[in-house]
Amino acid sequence: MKRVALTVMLGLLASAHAQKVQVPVPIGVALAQTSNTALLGQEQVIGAKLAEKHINAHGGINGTPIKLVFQDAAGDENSAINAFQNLITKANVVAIVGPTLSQQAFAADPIAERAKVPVVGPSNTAKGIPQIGDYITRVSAPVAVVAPNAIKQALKIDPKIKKVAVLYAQNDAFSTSETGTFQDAAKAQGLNIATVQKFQTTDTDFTTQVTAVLNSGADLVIISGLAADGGNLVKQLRQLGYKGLIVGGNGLNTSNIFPVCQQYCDGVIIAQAYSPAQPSAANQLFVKEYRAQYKKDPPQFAAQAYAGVQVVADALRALDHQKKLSQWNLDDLRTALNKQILAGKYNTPLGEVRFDKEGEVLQKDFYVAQIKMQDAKNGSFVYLK
Ligand code: 1QQ
Repeated sequence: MKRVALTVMLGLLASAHAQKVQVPVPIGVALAQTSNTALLGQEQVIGAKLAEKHINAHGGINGTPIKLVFQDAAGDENSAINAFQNLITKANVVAIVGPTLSQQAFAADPIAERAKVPVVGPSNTAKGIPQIGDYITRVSAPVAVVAPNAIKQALKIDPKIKKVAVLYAQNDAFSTSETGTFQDAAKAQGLNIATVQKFQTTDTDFTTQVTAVLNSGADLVIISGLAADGGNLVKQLRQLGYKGLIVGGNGLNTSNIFPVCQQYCDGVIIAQAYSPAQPSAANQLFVKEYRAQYKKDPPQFAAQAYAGVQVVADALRALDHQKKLSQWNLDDLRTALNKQILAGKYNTPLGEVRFDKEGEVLQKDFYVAQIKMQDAKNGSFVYLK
């Protein structure tokens, strides 16, 4: 009796290890589908789904379709951890694209690292993300590379700018990372930092911070926060009388802030790691497919999520050429996939993308856009360069 039980147990253990790769090939997607962070996550979900549709319409992985498995990672650490655990142990995904926030990545990525499951960060831009582990890469260029472009553009528009007010969400890892970059870049441009103000991503009333900005006499305001808080901050700055230029960071990089700051969003300058005008064939196809469905140009977060799914699919295709995916053990495939992701070169909507040995994205083109509002509801991002 005992021996039978032991044999069954060993059998179960062995089968867990010898798990085959499922068909269609499950790729995990852990993004913010709910919470305030969904203002950013919604665009990513659209991008990921477009990639799935495009890849499967073009033969999937050498004839085998992929299937995205979505787990809502919301906007907090615990939801991201749960989403990762479900994808890894229940859905048996080959890799994960997610989470939305760096704050969540620092909590959830170590789970994937321990399970040896590759993670492609679609929007994690804080310093230190690829260094979380060997299985962590990102297609989202870091703040250090992207953010300074916005300050340079602000100075082109208004060369007389001297004094800067900097505001950031102190409870968010990306925001604290980005403000460091912004402050260094401002100083490097010879600007004087007149005040540094902190807030929380959950704040809705910014009277204290705005008053400090107005008293500082700043002629440029730079905000590092997320969409809801950032949008409200922009609105209250204008309502209380701030007249100068505003640079917003990556957390404000969505038309989903338009309902928050309405006509006051007008003029906000935001650096971009993506442009619909990027001339590669991969991008022009993506733009065409996005426009056909949504009647507007794709935003950065959609393009990056698309690129994240594409990187996984392209790497799977290379491995499938060596040995059909259905022949692989899941554990072996996850490890081989991670190596292949790091080794490959990808023609994505972001242009050509590669990774350095730590998993940091190597990408060529960066841009800056400015929000133009037609009225309180309708607006667009106008590219400046
Ligand atoms: C990060 C970010 C966010 C603004 C992405 C949505 O860049 O958390 O790293």
